[in-house]
Amino acid sequence: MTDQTLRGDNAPDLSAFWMPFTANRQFKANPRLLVSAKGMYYRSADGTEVLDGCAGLWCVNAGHGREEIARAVGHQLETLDFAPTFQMGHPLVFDFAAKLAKIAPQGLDRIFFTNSGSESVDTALKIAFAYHRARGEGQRTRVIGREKGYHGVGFGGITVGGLVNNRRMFPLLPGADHLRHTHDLARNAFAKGLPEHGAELADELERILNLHGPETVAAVIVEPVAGSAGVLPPPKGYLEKLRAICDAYGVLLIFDEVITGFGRLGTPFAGQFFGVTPDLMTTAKGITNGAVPMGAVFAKREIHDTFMRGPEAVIELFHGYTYSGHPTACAAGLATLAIYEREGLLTRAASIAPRFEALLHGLREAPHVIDIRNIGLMGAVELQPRPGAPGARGYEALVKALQHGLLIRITGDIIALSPPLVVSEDELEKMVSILSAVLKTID
Ligand code: PXG
Repeated sequence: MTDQTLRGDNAPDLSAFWMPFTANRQFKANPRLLVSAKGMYYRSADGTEVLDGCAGLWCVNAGHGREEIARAVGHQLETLDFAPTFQMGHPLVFDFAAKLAKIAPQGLDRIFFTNSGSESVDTALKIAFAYHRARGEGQRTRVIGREKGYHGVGFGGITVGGLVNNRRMFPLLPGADHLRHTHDLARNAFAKGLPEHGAELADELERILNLHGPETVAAVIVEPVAGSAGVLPPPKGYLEKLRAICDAYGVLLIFDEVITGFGRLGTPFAGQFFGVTPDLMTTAKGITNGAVPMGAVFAKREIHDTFMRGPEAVIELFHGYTYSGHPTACAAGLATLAIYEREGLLTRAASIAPRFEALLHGLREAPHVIDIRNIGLMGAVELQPRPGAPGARGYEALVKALQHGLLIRITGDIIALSPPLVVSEDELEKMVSILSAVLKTID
């Protein structure tokens, strides 16, 4: 099978850019270049229109090319291109934090800015360690993640993450352990929304805590819905159990909402969707509609306030980035929030999710399909791996979908859909009908 080359006539020399999470040589032999985007569509270098089935990389929630964001960013660059937030400040960063606090889950109204999801995760872990230490429990140095979890690529993130390829090459932080994942096709295949089976997997947390000594564990981190691993909604009751066990042992619960944050499930954050409030929440991506890199950690006020008890002239947390709260990112974020609010995008997924669910599950009889999962505007179609060539069907689906004018995400043989939250029903139908046609051409 050969790739279609979405390269265009004036393609640059591709050799210098070492591409992230990409088969570089395969890509450079048949490059796929996107050159512009508006609304629900990308345009590739050869002029093909490509329907965006995954909001870029789960981040362009309000659709592409939002002029309001572009104007705000341009204006900000001309007004105040950069200002430090170490021992200095600028008005936008305080304003943005205050507005984020208003949509945050109950009580998580103290906000630390980063530049990415990976930085948000490492920041949240550091806050967790430092918080316990500030309370005289500095022995809490262990962290618990989950198999198949994705928490970015910092050393903290890969330590608690559970995707083996991201871990095997690198040394990790000491003292981490992992819950089992909840991917269970035998019991839950083709579940709509939350699967029935698997809440008992959360009980394992108690066993793991007791194995290490619960007083040595600082935090548990999970994605409320695992995203990168292929859209795994939590079993009914699972997150509630994690919350109860963390409470019983004084362990912080961190929700990594880099994907689920900013409306993906039909509530501003997944914690609100599930009625389970974490102690810390990591975000990025949709915070600026993907337009400018930014992330944020939301902390419970009590956690923040614990740091505010020492001498006032002493820096409370020795952590931060040159670009924490960058004026341009804040301008993009404020414009993004204004769009989300005006267009009701933080809750829109709730009204369109039933249609998405029905359409997606219509692929049940398509070739190779062994599971379909959905929640809010996140969906996955899992294909039976080709014997001896895991991932081959997934990759073919990616290439062929592009040829048919649809951008999807793949993880191995799992196709993920997470369209911008502005998607229309017609566009959802188009996505699913392209996928259906593509699956018929894959052997
Ligand atoms: N946590 C979660 C839950 C994520 O999904 C990160 C942290 C890291 O964010 P940064 O901004 O450092 O990349 C992520 C990122 C995919 C895919 O297709 C997912 C992510 C990134 C790239 C691709 O599954 N998620």
